[in-house]
Amino acid sequence: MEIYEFGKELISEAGDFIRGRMLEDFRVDAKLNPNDLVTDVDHETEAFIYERILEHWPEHRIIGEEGHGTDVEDTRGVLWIVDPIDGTLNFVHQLQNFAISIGVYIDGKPYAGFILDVMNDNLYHALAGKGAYKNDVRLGRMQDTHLAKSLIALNSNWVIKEGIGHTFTEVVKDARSTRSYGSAALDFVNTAQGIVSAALFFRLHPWDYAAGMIILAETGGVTTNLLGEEINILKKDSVLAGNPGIHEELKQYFTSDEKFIASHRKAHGEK
Ligand code: 2AM
Ligand code: CA
Ligand code: CA
Repeated sequence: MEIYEFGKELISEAGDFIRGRMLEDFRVDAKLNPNDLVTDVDHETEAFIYERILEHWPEHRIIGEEGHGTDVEDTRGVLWIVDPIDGTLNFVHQLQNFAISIGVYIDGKPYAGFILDVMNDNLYHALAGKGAYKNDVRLGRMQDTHLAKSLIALNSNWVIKEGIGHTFTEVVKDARSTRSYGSAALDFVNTAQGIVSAALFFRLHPWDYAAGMIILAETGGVTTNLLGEEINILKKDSVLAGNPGIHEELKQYFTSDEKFIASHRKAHGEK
């Protein structure tokens, strides 16, 4: 419980830090490709979170997108998995629609998830087994839906990608419609609230889903990779998150498609 209360305070303070920092200029750099951006604020926020955790809990371990914890190879003890800004393109272009995401795992088991929609100042949080909340309001259990009557969150980049796009195209054709929000963490909380019924990604990293998976599970949602396999919290993978009914329905598109499976194995390896 102490870690849970600490986590809520920490992410709120990190949100204050970002909102304050946005009043000054910040630098934007490209990472591996020109559309993959990182800013000073990503680095500074990760450092802020990292230092606060270690000040309080020197024995805890931390993995962060912007470089902390590259030496972490197992899930022993208390592990914090941090994305200081999820939706950096939204942060740079829109100055809104981005989140801080923090997941806590103890000996590899989900413990607590925190996602702060920074500019709306909405804190989504869950303690495993104790329900998920938006601020002080408990989120209800999700209802099963069918794809034909559902909105799903999906980035169009995956629909046009060679080797996998044909499968996503079938999903798009059969869905009521798609939405693309640009932050995986916000896609998870939108799914948890039924704003969309599912969210699909061909490639995410642990910091993108560590918190979201825990929050979604607490509303009755299911998260696996697109082939229906369990996600390893230390590895990048595809992600299929949704209510149990649509999750089962969507899984069939990917598991019945040999070409998709081969591309998936090439990108993510054998389980
Ligand atoms: P980021 O903003 O922390 O980079 C956007 O569709 C979502 O995908 C965001 O959660 C974003 O996280 C993540 N993302 C951005 N670039 C990515 C990439 N090259 N591979 C996987 N995920 C990515
Ligand atoms: Ca991210
Ligand atoms: Ca990020």
